[in-house]
Amino acid sequence: MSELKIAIQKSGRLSDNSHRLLEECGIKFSNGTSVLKTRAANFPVEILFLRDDDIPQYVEQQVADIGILGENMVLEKNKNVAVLEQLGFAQCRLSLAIRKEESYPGLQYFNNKRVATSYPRLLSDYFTENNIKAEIEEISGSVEIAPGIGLADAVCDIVSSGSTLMTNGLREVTTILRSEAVIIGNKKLSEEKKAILDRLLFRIRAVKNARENKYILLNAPEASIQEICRILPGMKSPTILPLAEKGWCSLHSVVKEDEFWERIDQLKSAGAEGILVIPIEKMIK
Ligand code: PRT
Ligand code: ZN
Repeated sequence: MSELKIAIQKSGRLSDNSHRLLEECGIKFSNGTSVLKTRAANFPVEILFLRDDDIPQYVEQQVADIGILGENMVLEKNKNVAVLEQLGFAQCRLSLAIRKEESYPGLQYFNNKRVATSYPRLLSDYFTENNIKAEIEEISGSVEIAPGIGLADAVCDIVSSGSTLMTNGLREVTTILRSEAVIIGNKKLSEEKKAILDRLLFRIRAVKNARENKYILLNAPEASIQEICRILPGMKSPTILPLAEKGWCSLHSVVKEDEFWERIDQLKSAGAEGILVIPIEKMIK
């Protein structure tokens, strides 16, 4: 019987979230630190633990059928693979940064400068598109120390909170790309493998929907219900149940978490009380 080979990062920023995603999809597997691959007990998949840099090539060559990694790496490696789904974690950006004391007149700053990066392809494309002639120093790690040790004038690196740049006396001047984890796939999967992939993607979407939404319960005077439904536009068809106390009811629905937080004050002033917000485990639309 056919099985789908999934490549995930062995150890790094993507590993925990990749494991968790597969586990939340009901895929059970052991993940000893020394193993390079393992089979799931209850789903036809084999999981390969690799360096993220190698995943695009392995998926192109079908050593793995699909892989989970940052979109930044997918674009840098530029292999012939399909991006199948955005996963919403490992959000970051690829940015240019210069020494914080330098003034920045705009992108032309980079003309004739040396820029250190682990993303030479993306950076060189960006400079070409913007008519900048700079020298690119490719280095594989600790890019942010390059200006401090005289290796480069500026850097192009992944930024998340910005604290690494700050600690190294650098400041972000422009963002080249925004990225998050994605699933990539080989473009020529067999029908059998595609069927397994469809089942997996269905589960992944259910997990993603559940993460973005919350189940909400609140009590409110009957007279306020219409107003509350207006405040929470995501709430299409709430369940409304009468409470033992006359003139009051309880309202249950599913809302987007962001929407809920933005509107909590309006809900309270409309008379909502006893608001409960409960995580959803799976949500199938
Ligand atoms: O060993 P392997 O090759 O598998 O892993 P790796 O060391 O190459 O990659 P890893 O685990 O560091 O990152 C994997 C992926 O996580 C990246 O390709 C991005 O898609 C994503 N990601 C998300 C990040 C960050 N956030 C991030 N902050 N990757 C790297 N960083 C680094 C960045 O390089 C810089 O050194 O963190 C520092 C900046 O963080 P802040 O918070 O100080 O701005
Ligand atoms: Zn890597």
